[in-house]
Amino acid sequence: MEISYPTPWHAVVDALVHRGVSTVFGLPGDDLGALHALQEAPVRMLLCRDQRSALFMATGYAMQAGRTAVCVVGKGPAVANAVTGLLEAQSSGVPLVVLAGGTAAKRRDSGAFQELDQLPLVRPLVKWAARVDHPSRLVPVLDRAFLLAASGAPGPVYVELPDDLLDQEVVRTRPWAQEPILAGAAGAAPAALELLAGARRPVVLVGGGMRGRNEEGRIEALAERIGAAVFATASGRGVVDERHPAFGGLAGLYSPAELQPVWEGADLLVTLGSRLEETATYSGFVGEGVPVLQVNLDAGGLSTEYPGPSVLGEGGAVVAHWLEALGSGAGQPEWTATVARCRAEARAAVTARLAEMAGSATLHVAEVLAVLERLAPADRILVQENGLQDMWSYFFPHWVCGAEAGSIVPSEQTTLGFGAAAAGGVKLAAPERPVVAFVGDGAFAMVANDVSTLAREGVGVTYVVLRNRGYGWLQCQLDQHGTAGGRFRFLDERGLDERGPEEGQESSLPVHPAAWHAVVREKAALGELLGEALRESAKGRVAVLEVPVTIDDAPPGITELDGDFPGAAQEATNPVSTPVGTEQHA
Ligand SMILES: Cc1ncc(C[n+]2csc(CCOP(=O)(O)OP(=O)(O)O)c2C)c(N)n1
Repeated sequence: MEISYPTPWHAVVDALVHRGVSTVFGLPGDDLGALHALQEAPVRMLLCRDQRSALFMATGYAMQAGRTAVCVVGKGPAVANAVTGLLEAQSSGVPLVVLAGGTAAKRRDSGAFQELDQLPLVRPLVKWAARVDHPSRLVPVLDRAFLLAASGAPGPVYVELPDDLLDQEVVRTRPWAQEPILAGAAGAAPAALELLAGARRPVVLVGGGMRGRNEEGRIEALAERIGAAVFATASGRGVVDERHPAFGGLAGLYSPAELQPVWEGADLLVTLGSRLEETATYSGFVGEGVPVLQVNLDAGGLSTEYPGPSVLGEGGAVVAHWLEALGSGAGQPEWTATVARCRAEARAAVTARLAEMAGSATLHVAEVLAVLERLAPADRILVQENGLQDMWSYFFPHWVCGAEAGSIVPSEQTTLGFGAAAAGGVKLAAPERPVVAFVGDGAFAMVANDVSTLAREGVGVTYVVLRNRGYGWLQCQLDQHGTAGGRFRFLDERGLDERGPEEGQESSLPVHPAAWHAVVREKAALGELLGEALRESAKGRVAVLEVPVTIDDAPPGITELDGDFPGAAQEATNPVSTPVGTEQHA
């Protein structure tokens, strides 16, 4: 066979169509060959205004769709801008192929326009980086890019198409590569089974590596069989049904205080698809010496900070093997009762907190979440951000992610602006489902240019924007360290004492005119406006609901934290052993 393409971009587009890629994100450079090749193709190109947002959107898309996303960027500063997105995609373990421009071979090191040595810049952030210097290399490089992005532990891959390649014909002499066939999954592993069978107070921790791998609720079935409590890391949210009686919330930093006895009492921790990074292990975590049985697809994802055996394998298959090998059993009724009691206490604490809030005229973030939970259909997907005030949504059961619902969060890098942009990719991957981005006004403003892209393109995301007029997290750090009232401020002066623009005044948020936009000026209006926002988004319109919040409205204990979670580093292996951790979640 011999198929010839007039340009490399035509070959790329054919590869995309062959692989069923229906959406591409990006901002091409001065060379618009990619757009010409896409002109007639059945592929939607979301033209972004910032490469960072393009990569964030692509990452959100890949997370939601469970398949490789594709991004197109230019060269030089475009690649530099894309670096933040690569960092986030790498940290989230998301399959992403980034196609970038590059300086022509014959002009390298000549001080050419936008020349940058791009390969070494991106290499630490990708699974593979390649430059195509000859048209005959394009087909195998594209095949390899898609193979590596999605295989094993998924991650980003970078392919550079230098300028002097772009007017050359490409000939393909063989079919595009097929998906590799996976050999049989890992066995049940006797050492692991022994631990599972012997544990009296087990805990299962579900990480982001289990996304799309909990077929038929097999993790919940394992929890029932061995009588375990189930927790999730932030990125593992949405994998298990949080309404299940064994679910105890998030681990580590976001662990509900009422669940602390479960962490303290555990005699085995089973981790599925988690790298056990700091946010997941800080404070709410097992005691020193408790064995941690880790399951991960990739050895690089195994933590070597804890004792206990590990299993290398696909988590879903490993759990299925365990269930089969364990057979039936009685669980651990006493431990299950402890978990149920702690869970009920966490629920009661939230109910009491909401009742207290209901008595004040001020609208609280927790109340916004409660109304959102009531109004948004069950298959909603909540996209979270990085900030002080949106953090309420990490605290189960202030927000509960049921089996039909979804959750997308930033990685351990907590890159500001990720959630606000990624929500667009999530919506494109799940157009029929309500996608709600829960974001601070700082994050929103950072990606406002590409929220406008979504508004223009009719990508109906609902934005709930918590407006404190600035960077609340950093302001609370300043206040915490006694520098309040000094030279520096992270909030607009009016942010502390005003509740937002008066009726008729301009909003402080940059919102595209094609978007629906309203400000919640009084508590009583919240339900109606949120309902309207959700309805507008369902029609394909970006909806921005601006919710004025006061800076002191943060989850308990959070404002006292330092950015680097003090103590975690000094405590060597066991973050839960310090009383300060428990206090911070009181
Ligand atoms: C790229 C990046 N830069 C800086 C930070 C540090 N940072 C964490 S939260 C935050 C402020 C967030 O402000 P906003 O989105 O308005 O939420 P708020 O904290 O006010 O609730 C900043 C700057 C970050 N996480 N990522």
